Amino acid sequence: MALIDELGRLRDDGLEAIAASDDLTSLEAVRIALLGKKGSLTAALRGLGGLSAEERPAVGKVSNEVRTSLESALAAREGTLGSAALRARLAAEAVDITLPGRRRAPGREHLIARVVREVSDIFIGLGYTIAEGPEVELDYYNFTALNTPPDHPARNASDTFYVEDLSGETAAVRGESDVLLRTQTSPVQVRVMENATPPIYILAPGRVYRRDVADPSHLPQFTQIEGLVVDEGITFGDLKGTLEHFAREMFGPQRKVRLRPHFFPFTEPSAEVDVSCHLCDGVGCRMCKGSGWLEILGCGVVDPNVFGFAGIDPERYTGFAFGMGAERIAALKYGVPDLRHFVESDMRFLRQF
Ligand code: 2U9
Repeated sequence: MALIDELGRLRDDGLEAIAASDDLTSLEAVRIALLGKKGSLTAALRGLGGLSAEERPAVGKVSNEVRTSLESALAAREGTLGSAALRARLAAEAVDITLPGRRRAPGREHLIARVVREVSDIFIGLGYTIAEGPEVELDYYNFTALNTPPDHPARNASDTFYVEDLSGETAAVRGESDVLLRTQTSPVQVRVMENATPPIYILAPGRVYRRDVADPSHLPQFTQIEGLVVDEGITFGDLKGTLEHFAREMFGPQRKVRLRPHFFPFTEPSAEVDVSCHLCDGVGCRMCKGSGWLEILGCGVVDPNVFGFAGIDPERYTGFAFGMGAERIAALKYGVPDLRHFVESDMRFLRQF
């Protein structure tokens, strides 16, 4: 009964190998070595064919017992190693939920965004709506429809960024391109007037571009906030009252406002507007350069020619407009001495507001 002995040895060696496996990979290798197609039990059972009919049942029975005992040992060991592996993984991946969280510095609103929001809120409170338009504009909307004469210096390529025409050649001089980076947000309002009938009460905040070298009071790209009102019976008095309300909401209820005559192509009459200095209460300080006044914006009564370009009846309607630089307003309100701080993204500066 050599085959029965061999089966017994095979079972003993097999059980030992199963017990010695210390992870699921080596256990699988043992399973294949024992029970696989080319495994030792499979090979031994080939010997069954050479046995006599009397011997076969007994040897067959033993071989079945060997297979069953190996299979159940494999299953038991697999269970043990599997739960050990799971325990090890859980231990390795354990999270200590009692640890304090890591603080992440929260982002904050940029001071210019805040000023745009503050100014917008004041005019929204007066019933205005916010209007937007393209930053890449046509010469017509940026200059012509705003009553800017063909020879006005602002149209020079030294003051305005003209954009490549479709042929791909950069237009270096005025007149070679009809496309430019808007120098003011006024074109937004021309577009609104073309498509709306009065009453119009809008505020147009947005980025504008001018060929300026950055210095403490100039940036080649800055943020303008313009307003436009078109309605029946609008007067210069409405403009003045509106701007006084704005100045006091923005700089404090004690502020005085004064208007100085000025010239703009798109308004007539026009004025520049000063607010009494909120730092020295009009006495004179470093901020207001001793004058007691801070210049905050420009304004005027909309020139009837502008209404003509935009399809508004100048016999029926009048209106006023104003414009300010958000960076300048922010610098005055928060005491920032150099506009370049607003575009340098230095956290030591930005964090202060
Ligand atoms: C339309 C008609 C008139 C907008 C106006 C100003 C006066 C003004 C400057 C302030 C500082 C530009 O940012 S700045 O350099 N702007 O003084 N802007 S009136 O007038 C308009 C706008 C739209 C249809």
